[in-house]
Amino acid sequence: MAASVLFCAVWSTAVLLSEVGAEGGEFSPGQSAASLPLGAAAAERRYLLYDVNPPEGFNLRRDVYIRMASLIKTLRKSSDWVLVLPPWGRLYHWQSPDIHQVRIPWAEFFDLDSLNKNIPVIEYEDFLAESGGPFIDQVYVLQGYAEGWKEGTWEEKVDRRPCIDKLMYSEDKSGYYRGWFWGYEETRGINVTCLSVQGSASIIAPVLLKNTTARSVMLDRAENLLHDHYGGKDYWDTRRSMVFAQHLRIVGDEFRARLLQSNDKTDKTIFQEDWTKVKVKPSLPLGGPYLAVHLRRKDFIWGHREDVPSLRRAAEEIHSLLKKLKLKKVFIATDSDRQDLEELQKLIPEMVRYEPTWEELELYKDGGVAIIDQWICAHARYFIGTSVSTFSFRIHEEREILGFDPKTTYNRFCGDQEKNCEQPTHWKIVY
Ligand SMILES: Nc1nc2c(ncn2[C@@H]2O[C@H](COP(=O)(O)OP(=O)(O)O)[C@@H](O)[C@H]2O)c(=O)[nH]1
Ligand SMILES: [Mg+2]
Repeated sequence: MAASVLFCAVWSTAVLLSEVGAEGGEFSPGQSAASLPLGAAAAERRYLLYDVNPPEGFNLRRDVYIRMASLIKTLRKSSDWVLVLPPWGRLYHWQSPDIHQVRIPWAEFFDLDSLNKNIPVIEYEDFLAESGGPFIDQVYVLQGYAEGWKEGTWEEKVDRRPCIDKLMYSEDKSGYYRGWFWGYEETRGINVTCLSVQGSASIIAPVLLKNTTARSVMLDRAENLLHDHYGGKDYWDTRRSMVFAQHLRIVGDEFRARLLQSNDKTDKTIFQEDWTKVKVKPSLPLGGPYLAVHLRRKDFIWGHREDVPSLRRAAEEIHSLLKKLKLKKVFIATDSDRQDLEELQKLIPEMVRYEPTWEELELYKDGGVAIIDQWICAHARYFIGTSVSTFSFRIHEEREILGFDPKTTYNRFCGDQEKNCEQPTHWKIVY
C-alpha cells in the first residue's frame, strides 16, 4: 500500500508500445472463440474485469477501483470499454458467522448511478447476461518482475513473462480455465497469461488495445498496477463518485440523530446527492458534537507494530481530546475482539458504538457495517484514526469531500513508545 501511494507516475504511450513490441511476435493476441477481427471488435463494447490479491481488505480494494477507473478513462479515448464491478465476498475480515457473504453486488455498498457518472460500470450479473455466457476471453495475471528493479532506475514497463507464482487457474478437460471468479463457479477463462508490470494503471492500455482482440479481459492481481496520478483531479473525481449506497447512509444518519445529536443542518454538513455538482465548499462544516475514533486492532496488533497504541494509551488520548475539544461523546469504530471491547468499555465507559443486531448484520453484511461506521466517523467534529490503515484513509477522504478543516481529519494515534509520530498526509481535494 505504501508503495502504491508513493509512485505518481506519468504514463507515456510511446515508451510502452516499444517495450511491448520489443517482446516480438511472442506476445500474440488472445485466441478466443468469441473474439472478432480487430476492425469489427473496435465497434463493439469491450469489458474490463479485475480482481485483487485475496488477502487484501475492503478498503484497499476501493483504492484499486480508482486505479481501474483511471485505466478505463484511458481506454475509452480509443474504444468503447466498460468496467465490470468485481462482486464482493470471501474477504478475510468478513467473518461474521452464518452470513452468506459471497457474490455481493456493488449496489449493496455503493450508489451505482453515482459511479456511472464517472465511468460506465456494470455488475457482474449484467456482464453475464450481456456477453452471452460465463466466459472471460482473456485473463492476464499481473505480477512484478522476477529480477526486481534496480534502485534509481525506475521505468514503467509491461512484458509477457513466465508466471512467477503457482498459477491459481487450472485447465479443465475442454481446455478452459477454472479458478476463483468471485464465487461464480460456472465462469471459465478462455486464455490465461502472466504479465510482468511495473508502473501505473494506464501502462496496460496499449496491451488491451493492440495486443489482444478479446472482448472481455480480466486483470487479476490488479493491485500490481499503481495509480496514474494519486491525489489528482481524476483520482478525486473517481473517489467522489464512490458514494455510499443510500440505505447505509440512512442507517448512519439515523444513528447520528438518535445517539449523537448530530444532523446535517446543525452540523453544517450538507450532502449533495449528485457529486458532479459539488464544488469547493463555501464554508467549513462544523460536524456533529462528538469525537470519532477508528481503532484498528486484530492483525494490526499481532505484529506488535510500534505505531499502534495500547488500549490504555488510546483511552488516555481520547480523554484528553474530549477535554480539549469540550466534547462529551465519543463514537468508536473498531474491529476489536470481545476481550479488547470489554477492556475498552472499562477504560471509556461513555463510548458509543454502532452495534448491529443479527438481522441488521445479515442485511448490511460486514461491508455495510464498515461503511456505516465510516459514515458516522466522517460526520464528527473531530476524527482520529489508526496509523496506515486504509479504513482510516477512506474516512479522511470522506471528510475531505464533506469539506472539513484538515486539522480535524488528518490525525492518528501514536504508539506507546513511538518516537517520531508522523501524522497523516493531507490530500487536498481537486475539483
Ligand atoms: N465495522 C468495522 N469494521 C472494521 C473496523 N476496522 C476494521 N474493520 C474490518 O476490518 C477490515 C480492515 O481491512 P481493510 O479494509 O483492508 O483496512 P486496513 O487493513 O485497516 O488497511 C475492514 O474492511 C472491516 O471489515 C471498524 O472500525 N469497524
Ligand atoms: Mg487490510
